[in-house]
Amino acid sequence: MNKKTKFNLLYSMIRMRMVEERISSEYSNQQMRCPVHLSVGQEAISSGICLNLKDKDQVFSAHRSHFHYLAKGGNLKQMISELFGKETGCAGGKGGSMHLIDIKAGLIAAVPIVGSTIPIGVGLAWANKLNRSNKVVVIFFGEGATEEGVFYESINFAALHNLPILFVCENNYYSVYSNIKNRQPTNRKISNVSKSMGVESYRMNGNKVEEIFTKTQKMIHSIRKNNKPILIELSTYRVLEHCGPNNDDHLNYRNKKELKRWLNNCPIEKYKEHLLKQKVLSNEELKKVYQKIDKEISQSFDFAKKSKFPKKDKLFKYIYAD
Ligand SMILES: Cc1ncc(C[n+]2csc(CCOP(=O)(O)OP(=O)(O)O)c2C)c(N)n1
Ligand SMILES: [Mg+2]
Repeated sequence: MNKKTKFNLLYSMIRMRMVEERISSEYSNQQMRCPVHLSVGQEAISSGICLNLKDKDQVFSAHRSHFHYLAKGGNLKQMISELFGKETGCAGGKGGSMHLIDIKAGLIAAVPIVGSTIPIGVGLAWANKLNRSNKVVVIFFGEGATEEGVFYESINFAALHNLPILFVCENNYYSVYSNIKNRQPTNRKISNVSKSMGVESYRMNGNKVEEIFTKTQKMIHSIRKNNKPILIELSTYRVLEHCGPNNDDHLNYRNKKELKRWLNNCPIEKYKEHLLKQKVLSNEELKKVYQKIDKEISQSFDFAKKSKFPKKDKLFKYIYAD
């Protein structure tokens, strides 16, 4: 892997982390009034995968959508404006954090009804196949979404019609406060279920960005070439509370040892150390990266704050059918 790719992977993860840290620190000012599901700790997955995509490829997300939007090239100013409910937001200020969209960038939809974007993504991939557009559709979802019936229908349909889809299950072991052990049989793996239904499936470490990049590069190439779906299940961990800008570990729903182990397994810190050691970048250059991103984020927040709320006559447009 060349130095530029390594640098880009690190840059992408640091940018994501810094964007969400700013959202977290500004949230109590009460100017962002939508719920936010932060993905801190899960940076490696969308960074590693989306760097392999072409502009024309299409991505679907769910309630925890910020990183998918950013990784696919979604506009940061429009994302922050959306969180502020402003007319300059990517959904006109009417959707908030859970309804990010940037069609031009290929972020087709984020929908917070758990599992709901899976069949939409499958439908789009079917249309793409019929139109011979040679686009790959990537559908991101949490392990909780695999407990919805629609997941199985979608996997079946994608297998039956050989659809060009990369299903990405970000297994962070929790659905709100419930550990996966209380929701799914321990000896059954999600990737084995999809495999038994006819979709090539793999399990992977979700905190190792280079490994994710290299492995999914081959997969995406194979999906595009052979018109066949692949599912990957990546183990990772959500660092902050399920919904909101804070930490909720005082509630004790997560085992302390487990928490410590995952916090020590930060995808960014490990990779940063590795690239500094390999001399891909110097401490000086790293400092400049932080400064550059900080400036970009400040400009995006200023833009959002200065933007106007949607006008009254636009408020109900697209909300109800005529
Ligand atoms: C159909 C449906 N059921 C329940 C909810 C409430 N809910 C929102 S997020 C969430 C957790 C989903 O867990 P997972 O898919 O693992 O994603 P994660 O939050 O871990 O990223 C739940 C139950 C919902 N939005 N939609
Ligand atoms: Mg989860």
